[in-house]
Amino acid sequence: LELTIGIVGATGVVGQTALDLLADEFTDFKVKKLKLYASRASAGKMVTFCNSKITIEEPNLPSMLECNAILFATEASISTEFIPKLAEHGVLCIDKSSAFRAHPSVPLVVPEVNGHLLNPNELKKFPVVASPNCCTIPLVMVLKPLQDKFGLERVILSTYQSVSGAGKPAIDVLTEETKNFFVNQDLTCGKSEIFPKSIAFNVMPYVAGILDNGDTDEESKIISESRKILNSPKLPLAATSVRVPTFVGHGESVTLELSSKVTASQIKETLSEFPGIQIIDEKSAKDEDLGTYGLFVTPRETHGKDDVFVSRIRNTDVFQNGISLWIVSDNLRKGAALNAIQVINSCAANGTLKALSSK
Ligand code: 2RA
Repeated sequence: LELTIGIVGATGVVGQTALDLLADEFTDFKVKKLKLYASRASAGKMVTFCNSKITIEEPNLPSMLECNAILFATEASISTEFIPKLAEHGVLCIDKSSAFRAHPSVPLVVPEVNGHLLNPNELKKFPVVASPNCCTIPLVMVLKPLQDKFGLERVILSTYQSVSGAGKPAIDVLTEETKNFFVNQDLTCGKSEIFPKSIAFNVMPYVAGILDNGDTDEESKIISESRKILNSPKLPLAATSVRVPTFVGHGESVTLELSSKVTASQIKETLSEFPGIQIIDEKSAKDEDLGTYGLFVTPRETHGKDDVFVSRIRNTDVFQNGISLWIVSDNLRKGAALNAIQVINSCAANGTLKALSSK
């Protein structure tokens, strides 16, 4: 299948990651034409993709209507403005923003977890698929196989989120503050437009805005999206989102209660059989054994990797059937761009895009 693919937010870190992935040609579809959209500031710039030059445009309906599928990797307001009109004309829209994640007619999809929701007959009516938050995706990749096999009672987690989750400006802030420390020995806790306090050599128990109930917007997304994807609207789930001074890779420290007693090795076995998960979990390793990852996986090691990695799997007596573990993955790939492109790929493979193009 040859497709015209659009990327809105093409100059952002997720948009750039999507370009890299499409250039790898790992998909079951061929990119016949690529159309790139970004803010006015970037419009007119040229990008080279697979040896052809592409001029970046501002989002505009006439051009976007030429696409078979569009990945929205930008703020919710742009998705809200353009997606309804594009969907009406049969353009498949994969939205990374939160704009449609709670929408009752829009599937919130992680292909390995609930890819069955990508139903051609349903999507023909309203071809919009929401891609979850970059912490929700790795979390449900781990929770789903455990829920299916052992039953899931409750979840408590803390995230360790790299600054790239807040985009290129946040990467620049961490770079500048770190440089400022080493060049000028200055670590004033300066406030930037991106972070309320200095992030270099610091952590912030706080990602996105604070809501009336004391949760942050990020924590609320993780809770509501996980419940929707796992079909568990009442699942007790407590989340604390923490921003850490790393560039790429989101980590999550998770403690959960299962419905039945399970050993750590049963957990390892179940997770290792789930597509897209890699278990790296040694109790000890001599230097030469460390190999690629050894012992456990750190955020930096996930950069550019597609898998969700799980380490530190162990029983805990904090709950009757308690398990604790560490989840870490590249927040720009499986946490965002890869998941969205996998959705397009599934829609190419299951006939959705063919059905839409004949509309
Ligand atoms: C973050 N998950 O990490 C949010 C949005 N990508 O900033």
